[in-house]
Amino acid sequence: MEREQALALVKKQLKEERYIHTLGVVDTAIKLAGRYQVNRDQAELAAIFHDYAKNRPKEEMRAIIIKEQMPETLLQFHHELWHAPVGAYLVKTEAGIKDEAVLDAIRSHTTGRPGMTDLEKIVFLADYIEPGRSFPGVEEARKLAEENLDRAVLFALKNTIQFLMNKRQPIYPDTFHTYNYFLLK
Ligand code: DGI
Ligand code: FE
Ligand code: FE
Repeated sequence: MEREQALALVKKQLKEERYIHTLGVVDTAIKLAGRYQVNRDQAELAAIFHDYAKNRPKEEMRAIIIKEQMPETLLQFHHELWHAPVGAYLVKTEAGIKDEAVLDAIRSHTTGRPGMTDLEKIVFLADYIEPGRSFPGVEEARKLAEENLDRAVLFALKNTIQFLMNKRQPIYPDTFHTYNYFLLK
């Protein structure tokens, strides 16, 4: 699918602020793809669609998780986590994207995944460091992303886990599994 067509589909799905965030993720993902010799078109497409389901009603996402037999554990955790796997499903069924590598990058963009591909790392990181983000540690994450993908993903996961723990929020098992994977790699 062409960039403009994909952006138009996503624009219809998202609130203004979320669409602007998406444009930042797209720019950042394209830059990282160039830096790490990852397919530019896949990085662009995955970034455009990464938050496709972000503004869907919670109950619609819950119904899709059950009907499509996604991990039921998801339902015990914050609904913030649902838009990634549900997004991958909707991007396939509604937008007709068939490239499984792109769908994987959408699916894993919030928690990461042990064994994630460079394309997945790039979308995960671009989401974390796009120019609109500002939080403690984002500058360090931006610097690391230019140097080493694995170290940058590990840093982002550590920062997110610490942030969630400080807020007494539960950590989704995949987030820990991905953290351990990169720490031991
Ligand atoms: O969709 P975005 O806001 O662009 O970014 P995202 O898809 O990375 O979602 C970020 C949110 O997800 C943020 O509020 C923290 C939350 N999150 C990430 N990992 C976990 C998590 N929440 C819980 N409860 N557990 C996690 O492991
Ligand atoms: Fe997201
Ligand atoms: Fe995002």
